Amino acid sequence: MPRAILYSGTRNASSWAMRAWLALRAADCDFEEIVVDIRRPQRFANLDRMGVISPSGTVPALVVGDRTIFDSLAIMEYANDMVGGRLLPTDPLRRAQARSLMAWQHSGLSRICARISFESAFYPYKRSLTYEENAEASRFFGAIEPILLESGGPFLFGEPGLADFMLAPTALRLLRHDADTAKWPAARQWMQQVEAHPLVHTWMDEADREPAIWYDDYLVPDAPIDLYKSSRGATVCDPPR
Ligand SMILES: N[C@@H](CCC(=O)N[C@@H](CS)C(=O)NCC(=O)O)C(=O)O
Repeated sequence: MPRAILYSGTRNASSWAMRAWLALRAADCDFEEIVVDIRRPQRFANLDRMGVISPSGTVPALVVGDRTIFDSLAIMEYANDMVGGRLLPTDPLRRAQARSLMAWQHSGLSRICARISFESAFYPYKRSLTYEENAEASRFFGAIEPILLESGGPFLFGEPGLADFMLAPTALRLLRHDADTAKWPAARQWMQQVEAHPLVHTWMDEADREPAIWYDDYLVPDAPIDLYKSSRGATVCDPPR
């Protein structure tokens, strides 16, 4: 069979691609990667071209032989299947718990991700989280704290697995925005573990070297706008749709 091809996205813009990439790498899958530039304005033409490969016209997409797996969650499950399921807990109830967390993330995670873009995790200046954002983050921390206490960590179900990789971009958004974790020490430790994971570190290191992708609605009070715009050849864009 020809080598699989992962169509991923710009490192500091594609949290979905990051998840698929992490799972494939954790499963030691052999694949070639093609990074699709999803920054505006070229985003639209490039995603149109993705439509030839993938019915959803999105990244990530994994082409294996003559088939395309065109959703991050499906790619993650495929990676897990390739290693006999070892990236999910063996106990059926815990496995279902891991999948619940993954499904929660996949369906928006109570709008945390819509409010705090992945791109903003790479800004040299961060705004404070709002009351609502901290409340949503607390709901998330409150859900994972008992899971971590039960497993004993350092990852959600002990060893690093799909649930950790699925939630990694959220952990990084929250950690880098200094979300309030006073009541959730295990959750804070978990976010730090996720950040320090070698695969996450590799992705983030590359992402940190990309020019920042600023959204006009992300304003840090008192920070000079010129500083945003001059930082690292920044790309200034409309808010995400
Ligand atoms: N449910 C999809 C979502 C993928 C997604 O939205 N990817 C973004 C880039 S990170 C994209 O390609 N968006 C283009 C669009 O939605 O038209 C997945 O999990 O793979």
